[in-house]
Amino acid sequence: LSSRASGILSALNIPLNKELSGVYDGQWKGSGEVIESVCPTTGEVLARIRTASPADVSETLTKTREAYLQFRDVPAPRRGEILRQIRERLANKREELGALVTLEMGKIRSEGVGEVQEFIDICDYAVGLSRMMNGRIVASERPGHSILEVPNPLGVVAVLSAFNFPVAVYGWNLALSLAAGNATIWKPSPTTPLTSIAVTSIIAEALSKNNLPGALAGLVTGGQPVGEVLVGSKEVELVSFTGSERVGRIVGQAVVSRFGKSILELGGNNASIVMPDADLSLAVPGVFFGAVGTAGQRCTSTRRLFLQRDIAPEFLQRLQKLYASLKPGDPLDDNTLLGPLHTPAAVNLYESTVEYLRSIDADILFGGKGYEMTPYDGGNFVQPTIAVPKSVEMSDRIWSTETFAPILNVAIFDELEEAIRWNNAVPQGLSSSLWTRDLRNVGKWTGPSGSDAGIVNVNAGTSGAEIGASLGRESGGDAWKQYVRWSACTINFSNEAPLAQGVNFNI
Ligand code: UN1
Repeated sequence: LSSRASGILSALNIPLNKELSGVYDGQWKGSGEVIESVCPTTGEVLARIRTASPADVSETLTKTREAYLQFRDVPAPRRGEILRQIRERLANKREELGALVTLEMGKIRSEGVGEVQEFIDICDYAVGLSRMMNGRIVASERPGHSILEVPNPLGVVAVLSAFNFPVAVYGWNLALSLAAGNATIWKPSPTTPLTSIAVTSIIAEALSKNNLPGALAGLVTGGQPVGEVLVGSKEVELVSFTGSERVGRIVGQAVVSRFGKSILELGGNNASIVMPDADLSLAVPGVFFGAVGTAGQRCTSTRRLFLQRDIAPEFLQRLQKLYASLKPGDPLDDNTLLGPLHTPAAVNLYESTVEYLRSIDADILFGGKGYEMTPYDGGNFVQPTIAVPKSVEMSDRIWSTETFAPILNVAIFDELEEAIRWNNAVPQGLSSSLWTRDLRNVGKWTGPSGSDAGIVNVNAGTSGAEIGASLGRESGGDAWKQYVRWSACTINFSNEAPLAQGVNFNI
């Protein structure tokens, strides 16, 4: 193993040159196939991991259920205290874990550390939440009756997470799920097993210190067969899946067919709209980070750019200048802003999309190739690309599909209404951003006829959302309500037993 990698693994007590167990249910084990963790920057094999066999998954599920049955009676503020301790342990390893994310996933170091910070932030949030998961008392129509809405723990939550945020996505789910009194079983992306092992070890230490079963935060690494067992199991009350639309559709249908609950965080096809009155000194770098940050591998990355005709030439000139100043480099190096794509498959996807852009005669203003000079030959480096397709039909494939790579497609508009129509004309609806100084545009954009995405930003890019602020889904303000089983309890304190709606059933 290179010294570049060994220092990072050692700092997290990950044994070098030894097959690792990729299953944790209180014990480390694994009897499935062996997978390799490959560094996207160098192509070096970082470790070999023994994944979960279907039998391992069943066993872990059994342990997870036992852990849940114990944990559900722990008072919520006490659960919050456990989360506080997990938070402290993560914070102590913030830099080391961030470096591991960079090593294994390929994003630059400040972003690797940034997503560990997101896990810390959601723990803080969940600690507070553990004293605020309140139900309501509903006014009953019957005298001497009370109706309580009680948030009870739900059961076992399976978290199926994606490669691009190998720490944060799990963190959002784990923190809310634990605060709610559930046990969690995690299937990380098969290409980031090391990160999941390191995170699970840190949480396991905190659980063990509190005499709680390790299976409260279980781990099953592996591919599709592992996911299929979790998704199909009646022992899993909630499946939280983050990944592609294609797999999300399969997961959602499988879970609903057994009347389970699911949370699906799928693709984005996010647009930035720049109005003629926008402050370009904010908008140009904002779009640049949105499109090129994380090498275009966030679900919130900017994929479509709509420029008002009057400012389009200047905007594109300034944007291309920033693109030209980007140098691909080792994402562990603090000066690097552009790391590799995560896998060679992602490079193929990038290449075939660029080829398609050429076939439809799009103007390629920048990029369109792999890098000839990269820091390491084995790395998955590509050149961020800006293209102007001839057609602005948003139903065309180039506009309507999400390519998980740094390709930014540009269209020119005249009126804001047209740009909003384009923004809303794709099947995905995750994030969107408008750059303007005119309040009237802001009103239109954030109102009923505005953006139909879940994230509707103004003078802020499409990516980089903070925790605590998306309604209903993962990590948002009300997200915890999905991790509990709501009980509606009608309690009669009176000496009569009247029926609701005035129904008379007296003999
Ligand atoms: C993702 O890419 O799966 O808003 C999530 C952001 C990050 C989360 C991205 N906080 O860009």
